[in-house]
Amino acid sequence: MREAFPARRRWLAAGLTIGGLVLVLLAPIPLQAAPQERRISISARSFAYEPGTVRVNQGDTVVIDLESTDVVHGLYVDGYGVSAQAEPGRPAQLTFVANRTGAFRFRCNVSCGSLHPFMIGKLVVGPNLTWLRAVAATLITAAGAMLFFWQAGGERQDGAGTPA
Ligand SMILES: [Cu+2]
Repeated sequence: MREAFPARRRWLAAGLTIGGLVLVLLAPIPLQAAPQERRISISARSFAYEPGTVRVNQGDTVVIDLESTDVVHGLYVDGYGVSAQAEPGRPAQLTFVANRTGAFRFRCNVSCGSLHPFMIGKLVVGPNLTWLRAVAATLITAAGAMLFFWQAGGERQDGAGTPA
């Protein structure tokens, strides 16, 4: 009878952990809005992009309107291998499907001056639900293991001392 209560708590810890894992891994969370066309205007000048960070969802068709306000600038998206060049008064358009999640740099690919190598922006394609779920599952497992062993330790103390 003395063993029953801590054992039950241990089962509770295990149950909560497994339940949490199932929830995190299988829940049909509305992942992301349906893929849509995202039109984004980016203004380039020496030596920066405005905006410097662009966020889209995986599957979106990204249409970038690139304009330059001073000299000829380019925009090359790392990981996607697409690019466009714009000169002042002659904007360019770049279209691609953001089918890969993650953070990608976009950079100027037209030599435009001394700080040209530092003319860099960021494209964030997310959310990466698979990664988030993996992290959450790891955290829950760790928390569950801690709870389990903490309860097991408590049981030894209960057994040695005060009756439950
Ligand atoms: Cu440049």
